[in-house]
Amino acid sequence: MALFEEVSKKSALHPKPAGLLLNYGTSGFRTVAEQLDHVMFRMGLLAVLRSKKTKATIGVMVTASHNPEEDNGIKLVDPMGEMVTPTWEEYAMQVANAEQEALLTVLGDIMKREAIDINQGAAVFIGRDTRPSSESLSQAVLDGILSLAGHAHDYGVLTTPQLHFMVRCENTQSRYGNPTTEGYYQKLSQAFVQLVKHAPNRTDDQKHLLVDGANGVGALKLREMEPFLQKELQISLFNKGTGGKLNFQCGADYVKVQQGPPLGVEMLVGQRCCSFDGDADRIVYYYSDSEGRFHLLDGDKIATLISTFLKKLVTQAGLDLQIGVVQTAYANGSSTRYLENNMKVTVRCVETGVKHLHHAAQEFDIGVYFEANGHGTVLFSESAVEKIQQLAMDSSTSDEKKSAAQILENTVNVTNQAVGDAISDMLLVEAVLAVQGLSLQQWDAMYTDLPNRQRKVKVADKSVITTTDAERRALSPAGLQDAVDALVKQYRLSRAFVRPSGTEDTIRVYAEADTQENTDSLAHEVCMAVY
Ligand code: 16G
Ligand code: ZN
Repeated sequence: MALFEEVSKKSALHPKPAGLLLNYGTSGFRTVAEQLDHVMFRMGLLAVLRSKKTKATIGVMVTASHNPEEDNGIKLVDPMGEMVTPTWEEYAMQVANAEQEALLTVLGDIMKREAIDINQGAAVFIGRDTRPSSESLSQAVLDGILSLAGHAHDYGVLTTPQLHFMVRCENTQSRYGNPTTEGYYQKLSQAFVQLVKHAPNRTDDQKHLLVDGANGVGALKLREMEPFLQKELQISLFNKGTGGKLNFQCGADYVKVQQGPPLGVEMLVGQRCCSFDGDADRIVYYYSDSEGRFHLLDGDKIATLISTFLKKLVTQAGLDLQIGVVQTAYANGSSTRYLENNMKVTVRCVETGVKHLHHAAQEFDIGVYFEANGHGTVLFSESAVEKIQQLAMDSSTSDEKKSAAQILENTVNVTNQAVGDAISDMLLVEAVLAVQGLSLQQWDAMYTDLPNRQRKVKVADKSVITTTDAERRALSPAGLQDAVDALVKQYRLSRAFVRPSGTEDTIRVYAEADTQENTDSLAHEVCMAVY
């Protein structure tokens, strides 16, 4: 086949180091940039096949998120802006790991198994983060797409959620928005500006927000977006990428893990601050109190804030919509108790990784999902959006109901439903605080986090530990879970679990209990049980 001749010729320019095997982990391939050229080229090929199969535009994002600057990675985005399906993750691994001479056979096999029509057209969107290696790696993706005669649109530097947004817009014939950065800024900022109209007396202080851009793409894109916000948000941007190193002692992951402020942010007492990660799909908030204590408002706190707001509005609007919150085992026990007992919303716990949360959130009329690390968003079902829109336009309904429906409608529009998005989440949080007249301290006081500790344990083979019950219980090796149970019993308000990391060669341990001291000793004892 002439097409395959081109692939064969071009793939020789992107040779695979013999014997190198990589894993399509929780969020795609991720490793040191030098090892990724062949993977990029081949993911360009696979994206073309996925596009032919789905008869839709597919996305490819070149990023390693919060990893060090030297790393890079790639992930595929499916037609509605969601993560690619598990079967295709498996194909991604087969294609990336095929030795040079086996590549065409592997591609041919996938085409046969998926009954792909080679004559079907294909279109792929490409985005990349600001890493020095990202430009040439995305060029390799482009080579792959073109060598299989796919049509490519290279957006250049984008946040990961922007790329997801573009794909969703394109495949919904722009019903979701226009697939351009301007379309993205316009949609989100218009909704934000409408929302804050419901909070007319905001002071300059209330409009002021400190943002740590992790020296990454989020900082760039936020600057681009600012004019669209019509001064309704006044941003002091730190770690903008001019001079500072990506993710180095800054960004959402650093702040969450260290439970302390990032380098380079000059925060005054009580000031509202947030941090993005390196590709701007995660966000955490924080402030420092008058005693100099650092307060983190992580993904759990964000989920609680948003779901409380939505529940109030849905009730006010008199709509019959079920709200659910999806968390992982890392959610602080206090947040789960608050949501279930005080807020009376349904809470579900699923495995780590956005695709699992996203999937579970789709089962509700309104599904709020967040990982404690700050990755999350809200999904509104099509019928929920229809009901909200109808009520917002209904001239026969009461002013109170109508106003609630209008706020809900703008909440839908400020939200990036394709995937968790630091910029969109930031606007949503800012709007919710403004509309409810809540200070950061009042938000923080909704519940008090239990002290918690995360540890890593290096073992020879992490696959000896398998888990069940959304990773909260270990199935193997025999005896491990019994040992953890016995340790947990010795503390108050305690919980602990052990799971193999999906992104590193390590075992992760999580513990929480009534005091930090108890938490730390529980975490230590569980680590010892793993050895
Ligand atoms: C990936 C996931 C993130 C998860 C993390 C867990 C996506 C887009 N990202 O970064 O959601 O929290 O992995 O890593 O799914 P771990 O398995 O090493 O703990
Ligand atoms: Zn990220």
